[in-house]
Amino acid sequence: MISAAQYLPGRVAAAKAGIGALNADAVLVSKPENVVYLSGIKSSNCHLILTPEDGYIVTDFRYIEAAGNNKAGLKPVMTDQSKTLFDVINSLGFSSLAVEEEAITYDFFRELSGKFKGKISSAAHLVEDLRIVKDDYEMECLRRAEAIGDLAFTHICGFLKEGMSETEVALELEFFMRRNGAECLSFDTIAVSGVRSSLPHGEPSDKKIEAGDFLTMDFGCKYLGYCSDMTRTVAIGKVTDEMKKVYGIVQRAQQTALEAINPGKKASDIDKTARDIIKYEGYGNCFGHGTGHGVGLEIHEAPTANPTGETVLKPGMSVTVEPGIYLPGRFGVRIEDLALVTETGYEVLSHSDKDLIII
Ligand SMILES: [Mn+2]
Repeated sequence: MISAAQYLPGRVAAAKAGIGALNADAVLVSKPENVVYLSGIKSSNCHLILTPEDGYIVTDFRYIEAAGNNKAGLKPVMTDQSKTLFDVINSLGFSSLAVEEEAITYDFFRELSGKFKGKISSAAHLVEDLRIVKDDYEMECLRRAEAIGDLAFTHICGFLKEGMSETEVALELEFFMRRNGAECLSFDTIAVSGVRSSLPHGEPSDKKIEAGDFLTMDFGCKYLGYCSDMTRTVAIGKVTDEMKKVYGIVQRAQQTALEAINPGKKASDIDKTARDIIKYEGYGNCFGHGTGHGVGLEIHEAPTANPTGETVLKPGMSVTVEPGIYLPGRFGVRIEDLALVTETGYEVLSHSDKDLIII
């Protein structure tokens, strides 16, 4: 069993080192994925309070034993009806506190503003900026998560038959991933066929899979908290020349964009590589989403590989490459791999076949 334990103190130290630039005495970490990243504790009610010198893990009775065993060097503090998180914050005597504005609710902000008399500011993306570059442990988790996806794709290709519904396909993928080591899904499975395959994020329906359909499956699971994400489009029974042509364009755009991944490139360069090929072939209007995104503890995280993605790729970043062509009322094709940026280029984590499979 691999473990994040040895990485936690270094992550906490890096977060503490970033507090100075926020012009705050302390930072309140509230996003569950950021809490897991820094403390190793998965909880529905846990906040970290970090100062340049100290770190606290604040939670309730349900998680306090686990919090007490944290390997990040954080001091556990239990909240209850007589001692709330706001009381704990006030007891530490800060004159300013940075909060994760995208992670807290307006209700939480209002209560904090009423009870904390110091200055409240934004923590920006303090922890997300650390998470964007994966360490060896995280890269291994992503590889293992993606390997479960590959196994599931091989399985579903042997399982699929005409007459099955999209829902049955999705359920089989989900059950198989759980059976093979996944702790849960990383997002709701997409399985869309025939005319429904032009819906980039369509939900599986009762529609039966028929000969002549494309079937697009976009699915993923979590392994030790890390997400997998892959998409394959397969054909059922037979394909028209146009289907074959469109599939070929998407495959070439996907492969070329994947090969464009290199440290020093901007995320938007990866998008442009795929988009230019699809545009040149005359399908530019049929590819309306970004080419990819980072994957880690969250299914969608930085960097964003779309036309405005400014992030410069660095070794250890993850990015999906998932161009598609969607012809409303007719059919759609998307192919997606997850890759890591390496010192010299990229490492693809999904290994499933991308040549057109006709089942
Ligand atoms: Mn994706």
